[in-house]
Amino acid sequence: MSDMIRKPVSRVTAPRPFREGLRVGLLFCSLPCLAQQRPNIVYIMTDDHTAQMMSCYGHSPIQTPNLDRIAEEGVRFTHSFVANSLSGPSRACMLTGKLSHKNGFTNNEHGVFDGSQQTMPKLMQQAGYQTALIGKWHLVSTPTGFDHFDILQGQGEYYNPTFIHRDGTRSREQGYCTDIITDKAIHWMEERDPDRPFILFVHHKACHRDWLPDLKDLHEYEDQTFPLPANFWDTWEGRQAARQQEMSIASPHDMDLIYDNKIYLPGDTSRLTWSYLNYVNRLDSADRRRYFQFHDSLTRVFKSNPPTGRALTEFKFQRYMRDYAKVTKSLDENVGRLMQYLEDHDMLRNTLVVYTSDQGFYMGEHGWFDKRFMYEESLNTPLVMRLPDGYERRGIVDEMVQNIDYAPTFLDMAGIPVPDDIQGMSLVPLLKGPTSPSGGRRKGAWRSAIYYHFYEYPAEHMVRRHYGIRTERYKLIHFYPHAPADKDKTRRPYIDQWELYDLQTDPSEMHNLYGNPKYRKVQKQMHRRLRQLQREYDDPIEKELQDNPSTL
Ligand code: SGN
Ligand code: CA
Repeated sequence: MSDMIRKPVSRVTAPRPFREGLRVGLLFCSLPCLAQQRPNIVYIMTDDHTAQMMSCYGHSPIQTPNLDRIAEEGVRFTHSFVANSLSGPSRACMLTGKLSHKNGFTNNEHGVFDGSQQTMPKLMQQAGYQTALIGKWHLVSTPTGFDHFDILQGQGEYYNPTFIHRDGTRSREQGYCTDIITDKAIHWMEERDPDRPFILFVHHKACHRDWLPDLKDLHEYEDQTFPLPANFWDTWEGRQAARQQEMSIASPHDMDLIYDNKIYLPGDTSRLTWSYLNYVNRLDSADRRRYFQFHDSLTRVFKSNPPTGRALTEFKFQRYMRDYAKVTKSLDENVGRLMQYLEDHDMLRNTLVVYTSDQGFYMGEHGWFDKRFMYEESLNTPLVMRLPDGYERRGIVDEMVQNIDYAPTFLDMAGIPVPDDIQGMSLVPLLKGPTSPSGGRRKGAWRSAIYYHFYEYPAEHMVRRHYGIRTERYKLIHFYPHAPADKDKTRRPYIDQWELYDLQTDPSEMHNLYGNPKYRKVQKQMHRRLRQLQREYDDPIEKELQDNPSTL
């Protein structure tokens, strides 16, 4: 619905007394009406939702009309990247506007977020914003800078999930995770002080592994056959780290037929059966029966004529895609529900709505699921925004943006000075006018390269540590050696390999051009720019590698 035909205001809760707004508004400016003009921000972040499964990005095998609506009424970023493709690190980048080596949360395995540091929610809170966080947190320490939070424990559960409340208590709540998070977000908006601006973080568990659908969606997409990506059968020639990952759909160890694909009858066992049953058995008995009725019949069909070899891999791919699509359907509907609330309460005019994910994901590209690599599918993250009044930009934004940009953007929009030590850039200049201030592509007007650094190794999925840069056309990556944990635990040899890609001629990153004489000049330039960025961002990795690689 366009801005012109908005529904009449129908607040469920009556506005609180005027003086309450005045009292807090005074913190920031002398008139409450001016304070009220500062935009609200609804930041919706999903887990592992990728642009290949969002219809406004084109090529999606499923429709996501409610997510598309945000893009249609606002902007869609086509070059939106993360700085470290993993949940905790991404969340820490978003909250601080700083890269992992600066905010200290480099990996999920050992990370504990230092909540005493400066964060964007704290700065907003200090400036009079109401701050709330609902859903996945995953940063281990207790959230700071939020007036209200209601978070999932760890990764969270899809069915009857347990929440940790602000007073430290926990409770198991009845229902499907995506619905509950949306209900809680709406409830918080109902209860908030309407005279003060707010920032609300809605962090979904969907579409994280193991993709357990809402029971109402069990039968969705079952007739759909999903096309295999062109590089599904990639054999990872010339890419040592890609060869050694453990996130392959074909591998019975990496993608588990029971846990991931739900092909299970009582008595069947695998490495992850216990986890699978643990999650499904959270359902109440009637729902559990309904769940197993559906999956038992799939399993019986499978067992009556079990596929092998490539047919088995393709079967796993289809099951993976269907489950992911089901989980995404509920997500899309719930984002629609939240948008409807904002529209019904006449809030869209003065609210920035952001939809993004903590990173992208492989939907069979290179034969994979999961993320972590600096290759396109997981370096990218979907990003669409519906802008408040006063921001004229519409349609595609193709400048390179990164999740460290969200913090300075929100602060800037709220009129809060952006601290010097924030490493991201405010996107406000890109969103203000009807077109980009650079007129699209003028050199020097916006950043021309982004920096990436992934740290979690040795760990699940076994993606080597690496850093690199991506420019508009090229990508340079260094998978670097790090020991001794590497050698001791996994007995795998070190990898010390550079990769170079020409994204124009090889967008699927199948051909490592590093050392190719034709690209000598490009390679040299990319090395130079990488060094520049590492210096600018103050990432000590190069020096550490030179000084003492065996201690990393
Ligand atoms: C879990 C998943 C992994 C996933 C990580 C990190 N395994 O450990 O597949 O890569 O989370 O994901 S599972 O058996 O528990 O499903 S992240 O998005 O939180 O970083
Ligand atoms: Ca994630």
